[in-house]
Amino acid sequence: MKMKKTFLVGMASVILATSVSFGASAAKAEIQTIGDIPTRIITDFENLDGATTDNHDAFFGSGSANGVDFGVKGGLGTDASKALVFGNVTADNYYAEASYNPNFDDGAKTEGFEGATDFIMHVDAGGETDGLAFQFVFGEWEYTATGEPRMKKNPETGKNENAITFWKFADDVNTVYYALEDGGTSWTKYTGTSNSYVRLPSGFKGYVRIPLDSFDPSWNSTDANDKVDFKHFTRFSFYYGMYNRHKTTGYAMAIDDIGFCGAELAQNENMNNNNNNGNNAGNNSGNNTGGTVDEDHSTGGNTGDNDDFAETNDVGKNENTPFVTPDTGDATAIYVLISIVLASGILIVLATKNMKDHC
Ligand SMILES: [Ca+2]
Ligand SMILES: [Ca+2]
Repeated sequence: MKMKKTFLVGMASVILATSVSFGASAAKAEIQTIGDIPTRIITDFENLDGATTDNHDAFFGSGSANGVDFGVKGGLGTDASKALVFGNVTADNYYAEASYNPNFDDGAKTEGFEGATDFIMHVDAGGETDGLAFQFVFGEWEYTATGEPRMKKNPETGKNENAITFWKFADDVNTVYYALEDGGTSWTKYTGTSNSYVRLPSGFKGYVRIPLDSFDPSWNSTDANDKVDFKHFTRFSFYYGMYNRHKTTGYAMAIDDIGFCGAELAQNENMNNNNNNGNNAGNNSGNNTGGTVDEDHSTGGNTGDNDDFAETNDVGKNENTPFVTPDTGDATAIYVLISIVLASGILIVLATKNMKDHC
């Protein structure tokens, strides 16, 4: 029965390999140069046509029930490509959210960002009647100073989950960001924010890049190792006040080409390949074992942090959303991963038993 043993062990290996790739990020984008800066794009939304916050797991936030239409449509991205379009239907004076979770996008390219210095995105503000203002947060798994995933208990489920660092565009007079209009050749520097809003001039269409130094851990999250890790992203979130005025043109703004950039991206190409292998192994080891359990940092005081976002109205409807369900998708993925690994273990045991029975 040698063949049977080989088959079972092989099956277990396949399942283990599948679980590793499932937990790791999907791919690494080719480097492109945007405004003379090497850039990797996580998504250009081209593979997500028709996906909305209502119908696709890669998006969450406000939806049709809130009177908005947030989803991927053609024509408003770079070179008239597809983009995540923020459209109004019946909402007025409503503080809306659209979040993208790359873990549920088969086309997401989330590797190779070591050495990046800035977040970058393409913004189309053509649907605004005046200047554009929106808030932005991205989430990623948190790691300890020694490189282990930091775990914390979910107060609702009682289960340990990866802690998330929520990086919020900082509300500070010294916060810096840059904008490069389509067809332009130089970045315009903006200094200072109010209520963490990214503000752009009327009709702006082009790239915006935000130095990582311009982000702070927010929503009661922490950053144990004092850096952006780029290992496992959980969300890229946009918060935006929707008003009747947006109806006139059918869209308020559009986001395309989400990614990270930096002069060191290209130089680190070879090093990245090596590091990614190590990172993936580390991530999965942490997931499977449950990692180090820290005290719970997630309870209490959540609403207070949202005062930062209180300039637009109707905050009450949305303020808890990022906290109540910060990364449900991640948790689900982890449970699935653990289940797969357990199943693999059972198969290995069966194979071993089978081998003993017939040897
Ligand atoms: Ca696009
Ligand atoms: Ca970190």
